[in-house]
Amino acid sequence: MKFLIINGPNLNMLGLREPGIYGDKTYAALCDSLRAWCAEAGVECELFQSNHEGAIVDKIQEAYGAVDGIVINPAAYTHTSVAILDALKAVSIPTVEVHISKVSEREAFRQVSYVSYYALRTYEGLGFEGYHKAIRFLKETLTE
Ligand code: CA2
Repeated sequence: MKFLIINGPNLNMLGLREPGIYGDKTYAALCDSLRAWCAEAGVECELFQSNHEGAIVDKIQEAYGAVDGIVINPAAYTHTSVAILDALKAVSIPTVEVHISKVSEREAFRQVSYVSYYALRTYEGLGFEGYHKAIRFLKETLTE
């Protein structure tokens, strides 16, 4: 079983600014945790981060037939991207959405998520632990 874990714009800057909202751990530390959690779940994983909407759409399309599940934090594109939503619907791969911060309690524009129209579930406000829960949930759902 293989999971693709996608992180959107500016998440490569984790730990460098806004530690009050996103914590003080770096994107490299997140990647280390993601690899460890996938190994724990017994799944192969591919990590992808991009600041470009089209690159994320391309990556989702490439996952067709090659990946069993997607964990995605689309970052700012969460709130704007019909293109990412359409790509997820097009490949029809089971997907879980993650947000490090509690978007439902932040600015009104962050309370809209296009990806939520497709995602099986959304974890928010749990910091990096949300990705851990997403990996476990996806593994359990796909092995049922
Ligand atoms: O809470 C999340 O995970 C978000 O997806 C993060 C996005 C934000 O646009 C979403 O509304 C919620 C932003 C990621 C930006 O990451 C930064 C990292 C360091 C410094 C500044 C921003």
